[in-house]
Amino acid sequence: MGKKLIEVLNGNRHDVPPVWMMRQAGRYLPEYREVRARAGGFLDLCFTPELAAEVTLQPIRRFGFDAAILFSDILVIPYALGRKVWFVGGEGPRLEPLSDAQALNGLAGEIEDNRLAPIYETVRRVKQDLPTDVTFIGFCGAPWTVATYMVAGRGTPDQAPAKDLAKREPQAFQGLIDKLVDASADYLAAQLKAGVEVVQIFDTWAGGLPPDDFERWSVQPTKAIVRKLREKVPSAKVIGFPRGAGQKIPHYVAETGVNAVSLETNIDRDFARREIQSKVPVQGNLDPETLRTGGDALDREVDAVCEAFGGAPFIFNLGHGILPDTPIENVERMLKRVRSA
Ligand code: 1CP
Repeated sequence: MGKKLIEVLNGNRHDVPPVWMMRQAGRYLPEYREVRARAGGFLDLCFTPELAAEVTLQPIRRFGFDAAILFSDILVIPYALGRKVWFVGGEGPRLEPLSDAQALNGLAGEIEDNRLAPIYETVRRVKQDLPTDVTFIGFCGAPWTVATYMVAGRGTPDQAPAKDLAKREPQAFQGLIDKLVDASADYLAAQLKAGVEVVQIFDTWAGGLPPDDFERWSVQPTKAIVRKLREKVPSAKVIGFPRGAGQKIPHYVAETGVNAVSLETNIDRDFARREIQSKVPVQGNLDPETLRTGGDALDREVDAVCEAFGGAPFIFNLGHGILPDTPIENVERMLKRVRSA
């Protein structure tokens, strides 16, 4: 049997779409929490191949998703560029912030490859144990999104520190973005060589950028990653996720050359079908809040997503990551509904 998700990326529609969930390995799973507690810090989990492989496979064993996503984080790239990165329980990531041009210009431009070696080892381990019909997805953060964390030193609701620095020091900020482009292309190529079959570029904070800045800090860097990646791995398949980009997504798709695009929950589905899915396969876009709520409301929303996108190449997913307090039976209910289509 072929791999359904790859077939969809090649432009084939399936009556029952392939399905996986962003953040499918994570805190809503008791078996994840158990391994997480054993690992010590969050980065220790990412960099211990045996444990990272285990949590990558957990949601496949429990639910039979059509794709596994490598367990890691977008902030391993700043770490590989020599920045300090740590995670505060219940709060999220912390980094040493970058506050001026001097700090930006002083950044290392090359990834220290041995820092990422354990991740490639995780890929090889998962690959060995993955059922043959399950697609293996690798990923990185898009340069803009990673930069928002590097500049602020943490997650921010409005990305103000990065936006501010990009305005005050555009050239130095461009230097940071260029370094992230090179590091990300190398990193994705290495994941593909180790055994992932598709990669996704998460631009979680793309939606906060006004049009010109979206072009400069999201579209062009993503385009450069895709181009550099395909120089190294010509057949590389890429899913883009410019979250919140809405009406700008058709341009993002045409300009970057991604093979498919992941859609957030609040995009207009008619617009997305007409202007995006007519060009490339789409992935999405069930509301994570509705998944958490469950019940009939969940059934109706699953049906609405499948009805909107089921007529053309489509991967069922959420509009963003699963929420940590989502009941497991709701995930089971969602899968049953999608697969009974
Ligand atoms: O305590 C814990 O266990 C940590 C929670 C956690 C997890 C499970 C973090 C910290 N990262 C991850 C894994 C992760 N992160 C994956 C792995 C696999 C999977 O999807 O199952 C992926 C793809 C990511 C990607 C990621 N990390 C993004 C982009 C996607 C998105 O959800 O928007 C972002 C923005 C991050 C940063 C990050 N890492 C962790 C947290 C809590 C955050 C968000 C911080 C914020 O609120 O801004």
